[in-house]
Amino acid sequence: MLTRRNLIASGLAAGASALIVRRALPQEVPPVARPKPDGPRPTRGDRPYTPVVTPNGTTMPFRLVDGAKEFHIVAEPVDREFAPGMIVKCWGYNGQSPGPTIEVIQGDRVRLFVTNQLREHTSIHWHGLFIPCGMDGVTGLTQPGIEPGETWVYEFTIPNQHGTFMYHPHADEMTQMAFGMMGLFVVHPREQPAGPPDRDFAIMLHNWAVHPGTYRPDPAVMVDFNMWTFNSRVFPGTEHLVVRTGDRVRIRFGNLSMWNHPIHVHGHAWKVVATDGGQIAQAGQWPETTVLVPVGTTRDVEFIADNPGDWALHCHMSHHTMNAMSHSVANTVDVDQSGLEQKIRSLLPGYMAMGRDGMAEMQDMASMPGPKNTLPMMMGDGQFGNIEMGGMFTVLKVRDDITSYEDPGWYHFPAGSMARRISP
Ligand SMILES: [Cu+2]
Repeated sequence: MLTRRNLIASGLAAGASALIVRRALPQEVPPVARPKPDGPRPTRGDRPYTPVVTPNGTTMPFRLVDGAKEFHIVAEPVDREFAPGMIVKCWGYNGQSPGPTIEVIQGDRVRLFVTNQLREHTSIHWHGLFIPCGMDGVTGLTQPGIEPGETWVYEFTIPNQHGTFMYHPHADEMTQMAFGMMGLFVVHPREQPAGPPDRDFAIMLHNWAVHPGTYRPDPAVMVDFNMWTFNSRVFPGTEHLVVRTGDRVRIRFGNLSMWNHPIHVHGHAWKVVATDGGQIAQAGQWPETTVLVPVGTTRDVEFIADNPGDWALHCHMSHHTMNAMSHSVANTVDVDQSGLEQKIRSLLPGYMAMGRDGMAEMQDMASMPGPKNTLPMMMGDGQFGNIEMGGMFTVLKVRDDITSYEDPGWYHFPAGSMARRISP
């Protein structure tokens, strides 16, 4: 019979067994932030902010004229190497796709000259900036198109906002953005109470349909893209992000592609501190290891790099870490193909039955001749073999005691700190 007394007793018993179970668990060890190593540090330069590093890209130069920062943007065709072995016939700005990162300070007066070297009209929209409507760059709505050969000027004062914004055409957008016309527009705050970060990176996410054996992105494709890029580069062509242990790191992601990208970091958690809509108050920030960067947005994340090593930084959509896949292949995993190979070889000499045990053997094709200008699906060697990745993949290299942010090479693992084989 259930009485108050035996209810309490059973409750106590449950509590006691919970205590026992709890005691049997290994002790949780809270993560400890490592102190910054002593010794000489890489220098930041003489600006009041940490200059943004655009991996595989550049920052747009400006000159000061009558109190305004003047930039000159040229819209033009661009040959972009996605990784060694693949050149894509893009359109971009100033010889690059994405265009150089524009960097200004809140309150700056800016004058942006835009010259059109394409054979069709264009315009530039300043995504996320609260500027006068006549500077908004929407062809037909706020201005006529900038015709081939013309130079136009946009001029405005950067309003009371800071963060990561973007620039891109609002003219024949489907084609012009599919061909790579895009760039990041960073506004630094006039005052930084917490001080600027030690490292400040900017990465534009994009997708492309470059059919095997071709050079020109197909602007008609809506969903079946086959190339996924960080700053219009695919792994192993993506520059690595080098930071020093203890650095406060900011990464700005922008997305003008047609897919959402959950970008994931290993060994650390970051907080989303801002979007293209503004800064997020501290109380509204939560830790994540994966930040979803939806189409048409930016996300600024910050973290302390307190865990030395070579850490993967990649989109978590697994097809987005592959190169040039053909998407119309039969699923052959676990299919017994014995006998099939010989039969097909009588029709197709050299045919290889593949994929019975999984897709990893696709990496072996990296050394086999494929269609011209087409990268293998997965490639890129690490210090222990093929990394079996492509697309949106790079490496966050966290190192003690570096005095420059030059690529330090692969991580030297301390003795006894690696997973190891214990049985053949
Ligand atoms: Cu993705």
